[in-house]
Amino acid sequence: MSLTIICPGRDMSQWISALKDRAPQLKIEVWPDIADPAAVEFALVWKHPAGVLAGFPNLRCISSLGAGVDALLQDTGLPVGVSLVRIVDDELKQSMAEYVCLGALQHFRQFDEYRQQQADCTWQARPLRHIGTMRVGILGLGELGSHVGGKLAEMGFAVHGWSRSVKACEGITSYYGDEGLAAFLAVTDILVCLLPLTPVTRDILNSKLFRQLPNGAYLINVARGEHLVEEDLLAAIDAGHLSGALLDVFKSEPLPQEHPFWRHPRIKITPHIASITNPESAVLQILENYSRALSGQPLLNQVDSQRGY
Ligand code: NDP
Ligand code: OXD
Repeated sequence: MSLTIICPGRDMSQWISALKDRAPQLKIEVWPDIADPAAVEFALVWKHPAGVLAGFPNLRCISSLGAGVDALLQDTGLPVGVSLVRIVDDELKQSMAEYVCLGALQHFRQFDEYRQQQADCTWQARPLRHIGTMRVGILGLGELGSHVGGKLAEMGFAVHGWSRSVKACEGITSYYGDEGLAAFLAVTDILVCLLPLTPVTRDILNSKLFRQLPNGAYLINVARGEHLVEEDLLAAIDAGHLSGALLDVFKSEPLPQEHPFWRHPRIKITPHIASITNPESAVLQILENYSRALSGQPLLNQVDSQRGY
């Protein structure tokens, strides 16, 4: 019996010591150094090579190392009948909330404009709106979106969210389904994308959607680069319809050196760090799922592969 880690190119030493601290008897192997593929029952994966998971005939559970499972589900060679789970973690929610609140506040309090005024040695107060008139719309009111929305609402922003099904989250007005999208966008000054990447949500941030936002709206994308049609964002900002964007995720990561986002004055970028799974807190649910998988009990944070998240 063993747990295998398949996260090529990533330093897993912190994960291995966090797992060993809590489960000293557990046999942990790091792909591709697997002594006996038939002994592997649990795989912890991130950006695994397609098809590799089919090489473990007794696999019972595949756990994503993060919240997203898009890279996993894009593998057409996934073994059939093996359960998929993902990370749902308070620390992941907390750091996502820090990032989005910072982005929303910087935009709301006009820090980019003050930064420019500083560069020009200009001392000039700008008019300040009441925070309750600044409307933040969150695409995706799941584990992360609902937590982030709650924190923004506590701060005083007017918050609403869009999901597939209706939600009852304190302080957040719920819009749902295709029929709810236009009404949601019409009242969104800061649009936050926290959707999972699925065939339905791919390219959702496009010029048709941007046109439905009020003039001057701002975009924060912390979900996946594939949600965004990059040239549509550049066109919407350059035409003055959108006021700017804060982007953490990109179609191609690392962002290629020649990419126009690097040098665009109204676009801020970060290298996919909005929220990073903390091994110390996340290993508990991984070990819990390991023992549940072995004993045939229901798993935590299970993914619905038909739905895509
Ligand atoms: P969840 O699965 O908990 O939530 C997904 C939400 O999206 C749900 O509310 C769901 O609606 C909604 N949704 C899905 N499809 C549609 C659709 N077609 N139309 C409307 N709403 C839809 O995901 P998490 O909150 O845990 O994570 C969201 C994403 O954040 C991850 O998939 C990942 O890509 C990204 N992420 C990014 C990180 C970063 O550092 N940048 C870190 C961690 C995650 P319903 O509830 O009705 O089903
Ligand atoms: C995740 C991520 O999905 O870090 O957890 O992007």
